[in-house]
Amino acid sequence: MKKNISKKIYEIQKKIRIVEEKIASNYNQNRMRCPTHLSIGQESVAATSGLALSHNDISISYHRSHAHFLAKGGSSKKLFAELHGFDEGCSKGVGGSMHLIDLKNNFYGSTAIVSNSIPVGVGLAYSLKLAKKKNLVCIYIGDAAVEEGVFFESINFSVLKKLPVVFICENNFYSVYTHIKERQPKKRKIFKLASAIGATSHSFKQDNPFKLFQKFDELFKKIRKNPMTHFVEIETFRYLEHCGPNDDTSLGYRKLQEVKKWKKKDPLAFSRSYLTRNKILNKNQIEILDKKININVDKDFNFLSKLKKPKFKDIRKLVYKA
Ligand SMILES: Cc1ncc(C[n+]2csc(CCOP(=O)(O)OP(=O)(O)O)c2C)c(N)n1
Ligand SMILES: [Mg+2]
Repeated sequence: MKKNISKKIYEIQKKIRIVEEKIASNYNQNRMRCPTHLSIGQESVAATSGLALSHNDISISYHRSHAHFLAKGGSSKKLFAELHGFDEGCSKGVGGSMHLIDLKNNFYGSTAIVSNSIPVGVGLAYSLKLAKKKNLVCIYIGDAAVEEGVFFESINFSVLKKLPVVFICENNFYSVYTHIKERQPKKRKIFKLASAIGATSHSFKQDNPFKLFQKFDELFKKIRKNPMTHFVEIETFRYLEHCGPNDDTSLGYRKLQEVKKWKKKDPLAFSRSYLTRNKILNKNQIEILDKKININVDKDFNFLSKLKKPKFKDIRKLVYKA
């Protein structure tokens, strides 16, 4: 792999983490008045798939979407502004954390209703096919998305029409406080379920982000060449509570041991040591890079202080008209 790609993978992972930590550390000031689902711990999936997507590929996401938005080129300044309800936000301050959009970068949005973006993504892929475009649609979903009827209808249609779609299922084992064992049959593998419906299915691992990038890169090239519906399941883990900036192990639905086990194999830490082991960057260069990312994220956050207070918005004026 080229050195600049390896560096870029780390840079995106690190940026997502710093942006999310910035949100977490400021959330309790009560200036962000929208429910916020952070993906700290899950960043490597977004970072690597986002980098493997080309500009004209489309991505669409669910409620835990900051990482997908950023990895597709979304601006952290606009993300921070959105969470604070400012007009300068990516959704003009009326969407909040769960309704991000960035059409310039072909990020077609995120929605709060579980599985709601799936049929939209499939429809977008249908439009690409009708227009004979050689791009794909990446639909990010959580593990609970496959418990909704619309998932089955949409993937069936997508398989039938050979649409250029890749479902990326971030299986973090939980839907709010309920473990997957209590929601789905014990021996089920989600990617095998998708395979039974006719999607070409894969199980990838997040631990080594450089390998993960290569897998996405190969897969996306294949789909652009030969439009088909693929499904990728990746086991991952959120470090913080389902919704909000805090640790939630005191609630008892998951054990501290489980969180610790995942933190021990943190993909961001892996990337840092990979870069030094392979002499791509030394420790000092990584520190400089981290500092640069921190300064830029701080600048984007501090930009909020220059903005005028959000005023009441007449949302009827913001309704999308075709
Ligand atoms: C149709 C629907 N049912 C229930 C909810 C409430 N809800 C919000 S997030 C969530 C958990 C979804 O879990 P998953 O898809 O695995 O994503 P994760 O939060 O784990 O990233 C649920 C049940 C909802 N938003 N929409
Ligand atoms: Mg989940």
